[in-house]
Amino acid sequence: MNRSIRFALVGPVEAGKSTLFRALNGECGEVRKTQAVEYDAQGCIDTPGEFFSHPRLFSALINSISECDLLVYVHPANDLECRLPPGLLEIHANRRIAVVISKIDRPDAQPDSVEEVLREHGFVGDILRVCSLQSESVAQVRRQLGLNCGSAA
Ligand SMILES: Nc1nc2c(ncn2[C@@H]2O[C@H](COP(=O)(O)OP(=O)(O)OP(=O)(O)O)[C@@H](O)[C@H]2O)c(=O)[nH]1
Ligand SMILES: [Mg+2]
Repeated sequence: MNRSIRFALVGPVEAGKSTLFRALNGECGEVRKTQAVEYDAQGCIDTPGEFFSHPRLFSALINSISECDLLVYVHPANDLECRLPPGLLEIHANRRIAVVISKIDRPDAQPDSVEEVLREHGFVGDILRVCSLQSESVAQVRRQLGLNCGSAA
């Protein structure tokens, strides 16, 4: 466990990034749509899905995540399409990248098929799964990512 790991969450609109971000910090409750890059007290980063979806915003995304140690791509379990721009996550060399399939509790969740799509897209590292509404599931992802934010609260 390392308190100083600064992670950034990226992924499409509505993927569940902010819900996961808050849950990793031990917070729950309704989240609002992310309008701008947000930081927590440790300097971890939540990004708006639009940054990821619109090519004209890629440079803003790349700048925002330039300082993080761990880049986490969040993809919903009910979306079988991966629109991740090739090479975007690898833009900074030697940085850890992890993938989290979110919303696995949804009735239309297909995490196995989504994992297959993501592998076909070229993800070679860890692909984790989470329901951000369940604290046990969030705690497991926190451990798998090697984070301990929120646990000392
Ligand atoms: N069932 C279920 N719903 C979730 C989960 N995570 C997020 N949601 C819901 O999905 C919706 C979008 O969640 P957000 O966390 O705002 O998504 P986001 O990726 O931050 O979206 P942007 O800020 O627009 O980029 C909200 O209504 C959440 O309550 C989950 O694990 N399970
Ligand atoms: Mg958000």
